[in-house]
Amino acid sequence: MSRPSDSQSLDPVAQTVRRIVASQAVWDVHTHLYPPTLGSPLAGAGREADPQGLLLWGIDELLTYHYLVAELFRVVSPERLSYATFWRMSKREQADLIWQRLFWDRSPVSEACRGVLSTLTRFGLDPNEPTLDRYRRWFAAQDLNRHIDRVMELAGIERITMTNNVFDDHERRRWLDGSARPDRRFAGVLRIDRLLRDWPGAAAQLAAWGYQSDADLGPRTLAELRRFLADWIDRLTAVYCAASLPPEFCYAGQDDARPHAIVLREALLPLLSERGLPLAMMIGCRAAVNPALGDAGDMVGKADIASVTRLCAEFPENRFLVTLLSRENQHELAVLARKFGNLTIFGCWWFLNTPSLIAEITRMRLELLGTSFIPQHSDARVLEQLVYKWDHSRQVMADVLADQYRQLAATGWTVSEEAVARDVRRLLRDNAARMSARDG
Ligand code: RAT
Ligand code: ZN
Repeated sequence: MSRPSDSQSLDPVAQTVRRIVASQAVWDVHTHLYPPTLGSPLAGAGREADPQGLLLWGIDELLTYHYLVAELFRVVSPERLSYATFWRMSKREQADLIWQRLFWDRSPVSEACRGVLSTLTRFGLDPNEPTLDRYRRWFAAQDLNRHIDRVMELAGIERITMTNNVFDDHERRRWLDGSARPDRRFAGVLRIDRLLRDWPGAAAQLAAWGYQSDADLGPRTLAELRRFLADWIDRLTAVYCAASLPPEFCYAGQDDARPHAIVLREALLPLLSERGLPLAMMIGCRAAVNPALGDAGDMVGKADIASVTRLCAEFPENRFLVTLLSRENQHELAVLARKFGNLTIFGCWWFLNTPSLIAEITRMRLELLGTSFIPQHSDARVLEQLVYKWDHSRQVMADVLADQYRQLAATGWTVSEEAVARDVRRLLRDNAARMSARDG
């Protein structure tokens, strides 16, 4: 079957918007991608494989993405293939199984499946290969450094923002042993979930790393906590600090004496304000409702918007980047951003990163906030996902924006190409660059 080419059927406004959205360089404010100096489990041309390396790329990683693992267990019963057996399989075997069960035994209509195919096609590969051999050969022949440049060019990305989890021993060691070297393509982010989710555990870890901290959060511990944060912000050249928080996350205000509230109020927020760096809060992930699924086992839950309100009101000197996982939270979050200039909404996170929801959420945000938000981030965990995540999002955003401009034109306002280009640059690049203070 074929369909008329999009450009033939689009009106001139839609064509202009599509062209501008497609060519605007993006700052991607949240990914799980890393420079090659932090190692990669896939060798590529002229490089050694590093089984513990952080940068994931290639067809086997694309197919074993946790979004696809969740979908595999929709069609394979754990009675026939136990979770434990699946996790014991090699990455190649897992990828072969997913290719067979999700791409051949049925049509790959889900967003995560279609994404793999969009990506292969953009590299000039035929997405109809019955086995993965040809793809494996193609990826193995790539020079990783040049491949990163190519992926960024195809996806139209100027800057990739990492997630640097200091509580991950493996990653921490890489930063301490000097393997990480500055790479202008990647910006650092200090990820500190544990400090806010499990203070006693974090305190013990800080103590083991030479910071005099204990569970009581007295003045000495707070000073040491600030020293720890400052050390890591500097080491990573972090552009913001970030935490993923559960739906139950609550900040009750000045009198809240729970450890996470004290950590926020007495250490993290004052330090970030001093440094001019934002705090990114990603709220609504209920971890491991099905632990056997690993990373694929997390669930969504509705967040408490009142806590975000209190933080924005009580800390006017701080800047907050916020994304919420639940669809039900999106309207109140957009309304809240109308009340507080220090709140910047970003992205359609994880289960919201699907075309129908991106369209709905982006339209609503444009209607309530104009161009003063960051419409999307990729959350890519595998390098090449940048290609499809941004291609798919750009298509949806262009259609939504075109509708807005058509309605503007109907008022008699002149929709010029310059105006569209300025708005799109703001949405896809400048708002993010401004939040990344070190570069903005
Ligand atoms: O989207 C994802 O891959 C999630 O597993 C998480 O990475 C989430 O985005 C996070 O950063 O915690
Ligand atoms: Zn993420």
